[in-house]
Amino acid sequence: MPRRALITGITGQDGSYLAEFLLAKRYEVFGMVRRSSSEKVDRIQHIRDRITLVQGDLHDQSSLISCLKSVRPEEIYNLASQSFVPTSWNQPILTGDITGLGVTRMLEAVRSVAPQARFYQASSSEMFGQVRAMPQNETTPFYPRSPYGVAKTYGHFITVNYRESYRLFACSGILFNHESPRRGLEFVTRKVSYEVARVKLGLTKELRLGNLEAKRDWGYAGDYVKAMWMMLQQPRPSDYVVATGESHSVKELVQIAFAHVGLDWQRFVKVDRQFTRPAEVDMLVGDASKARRELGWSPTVRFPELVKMMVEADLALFH
Ligand code: NAP
Ligand code: G4F
Repeated sequence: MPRRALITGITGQDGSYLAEFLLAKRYEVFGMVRRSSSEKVDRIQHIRDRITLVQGDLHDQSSLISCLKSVRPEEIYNLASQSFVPTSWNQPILTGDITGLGVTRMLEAVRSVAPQARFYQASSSEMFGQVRAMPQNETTPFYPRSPYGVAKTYGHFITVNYRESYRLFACSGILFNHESPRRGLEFVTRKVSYEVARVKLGLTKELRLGNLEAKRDWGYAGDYVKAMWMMLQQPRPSDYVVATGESHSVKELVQIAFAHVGLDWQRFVKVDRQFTRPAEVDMLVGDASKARRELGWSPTVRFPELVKMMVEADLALFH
């Protein structure tokens, strides 16, 4: 019998890679999707006939219970959230409701309908915020700097709490930034790769960005979904940092992306204050030694390769 997995957030970047990964491992894959007036399934269109979509929304407790009753999953990957940091200042209540409280709603549904299921929570390096140690690992204290980071910190601790209170097999993956050609257009890596392609093709003459000095530990989404699965295959549930251990600035990102198409970034990049944040996370770099040691996980794509992959994919979009 194939194992059954439920992915919330299957229409997102990670959901689409995880669905592909689980299908390759011969899982029966179910995806929870929220109702929309127009279907947004472009990232999973190519596997649409191999997965089953079930309606549900992290706002709505009864929909989560019905979803778990109908799917009866052995593994649950809770990837759904309001995931864009700037939107979390604009919509802090909604972000707290989906990204924070939504985790409790999922865990309550698991506890009452599928207590034997293994549960993965998509936590984030954004929880480290104003970092207390360098590099950050599972014992580094959190100091979130955005309503999104605060909501994720709640989601992390409620996952730990349900594991300890109810003996659920619940893991929290503290994933550092991970990107791909399927990244949403508003995130900085994809904004850069997409606009570099447009500049190269003469479709635009400038790229407006915020803080060029911010540094992130950027990896490849395809590598990171594998770590999610590995966490749920362990004998005991735990929390893991997933990161490359390398940090690069937004400035390095634009340098590499423009250089890849033979252009000097300084001719095109303009700093625009509308993209700076009320509070910034200046620098993130992760220490994934626990994931390496216990899961046998390591990243396969390094930063320059990732940037080039994304620029190439965006150039191909316009051809
Ligand atoms: P993403 O592309 O923004 O996808 C978010 C998903 O959540 C989408 O499928 C979206 O559905 C769904 N969603 C939003 N609100 C929902 C609701 N109320 N009910 C049900 N589904 C809802 O995010 P991602 O990059 O794949 O990230 C996956 C998860 O990992 C997120 O929780 C994110 O916060 C977290 N994370 C991401 C990173 C990263 O660097 N990518 C790092 C650390 C943690 P629609 O398509 O309908 O909008
Ligand atoms: O690409 P970003 O928007 O990602 P951010 O804020 O680090 O959040 C992402 O990673 C988190 C993991 O740490 C996830 F939990 C979260 O869901 C999301 O996937 O911004 C990266 C950096 C920031 O410092 C930002 O200030 O790039 C800087 N930046 C500079 N100019 C910009 C821009 N970011 C965006 N989005 N747009 C700009 O024009």
